[in-house]
Amino acid sequence: MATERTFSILKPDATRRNLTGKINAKIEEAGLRIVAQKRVRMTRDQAETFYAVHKDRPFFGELVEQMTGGPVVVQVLEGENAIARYRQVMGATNPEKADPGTIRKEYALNMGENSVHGSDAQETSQMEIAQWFSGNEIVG
Ligand code: 3AN
Repeated sequence: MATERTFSILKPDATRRNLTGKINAKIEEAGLRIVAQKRVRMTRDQAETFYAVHKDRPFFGELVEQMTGGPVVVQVLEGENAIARYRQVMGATNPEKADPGTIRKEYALNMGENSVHGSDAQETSQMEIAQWFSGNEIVG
């Protein structure tokens, strides 16, 4: 098993409900280390770039509205198999299908407002981390 990094977002539905600490506790309990973190307000351009892969999907407009509708916390998480590990901790995209104990089962409101984002592969995690953090902001 390799130590890797993954990119995470605590979405506006989570910051609005003051869940930053509760979600970070779940991340840390899962053995992932938060090696970079900042609270930002995404611009429309930034959200459209970030979710460009979904631009032809019917939910794209709503997704961009939601992601720009309040502050987010962007993070870099580090640990053994961090990408897959974090996706396990997040739970399924649809909170109704998420396993008990996962972040989305406990906190997500619906498919769109599902509290967290986590990279799905090494290539995307590198691109996503590079969009939001410079090298010296990540302290492992
Ligand atoms: P995940 O975040 O679980 O990797 P993706 O990559 O399929 O899911 O979708 C990215 C984001 O788009 C989701 N986190 C969610 O906010 C939104 N999304 C995905 N599918 C839907 C849908 N059917 N309706 C509304 N929003 C969706």
